Order: sequence, then C-alpha cells, then structure tokens
Amino acid sequence: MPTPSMEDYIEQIYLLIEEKGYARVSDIAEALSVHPSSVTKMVQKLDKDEYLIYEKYRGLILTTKGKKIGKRLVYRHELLEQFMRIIGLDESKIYGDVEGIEHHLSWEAIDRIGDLVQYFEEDPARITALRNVQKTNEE
Ligand SMILES: [Mn+2]
Repeated sequence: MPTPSMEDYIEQIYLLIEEKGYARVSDIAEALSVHPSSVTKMVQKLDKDEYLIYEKYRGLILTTKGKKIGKRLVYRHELLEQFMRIIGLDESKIYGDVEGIEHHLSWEAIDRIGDLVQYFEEDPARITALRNVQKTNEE
C-alpha cells in the first residue's frame, strides 16, 4: 500500500497525464508545491515499487498498477469534494479539507460516503431538507 505522500504523487501524476498527456518532474513539483529534488526522489521510489517507469531524459509513465491506483485516488478526491459540497461546506475550504482527510479514510468509508452522495443526488429535495436543518441550527 502506498503511504499518504506516495498517494499524493500518484494522484497528481495521474491528473497531469490525463490533462496534458505527460507528467514532468517540474510540473509535479509545481502541482504539489515541493522542490524538484523531492519529486525526483519520490519518483525513483515509485519506480522501485512499480507504480511507474521513470527514465531521466524520457519522462515517466504509470504502470498498469500505477494507473489503477491513480484512477481510484482521483475518484476518491472528487467524491470527497462532492460530499463536502453536499454537506454545505464553504467552497473556499473544500480543497484543503479534502486534502487533509483523503488519505485517512478506509475504502469502506469511501464507499459509504459514495452511497450518501448518491442518496442526495437522486433527489434534490433531500439537499433542500438538509439546508433547512442547517438554517434552523444557525438561528
Ligand atoms: Mn487529493
């Protein structure tokens, strides 16, 4: 299992490849606000653990294992953002809070949150009902 830090890298690399078709060390460093030398170190570790293949002058590609995990990590992040939006968290806090919790939930918790998101999205009246509770609690 990848550590939280490894998960952040795999997630970003997956997103970069999805968006641009490739992931350079400098792009990863910028996306994660870290020094390029930290990226190189981590990329070498991820290569060793077979999440990707890194060749210094040719860039990197995710292995099948890396792609599979990357896809799940991006899904998890997006699901948690949806969840935060449904519970009414202020938009400015959503990204930071998701980054803070995403590595610390079990996949079972993610699945159950998925059920909850689906429950609210199947009927917008449920969101309205929740907002009414929130309005009452504010008073
Ligand atoms: Mn994330």
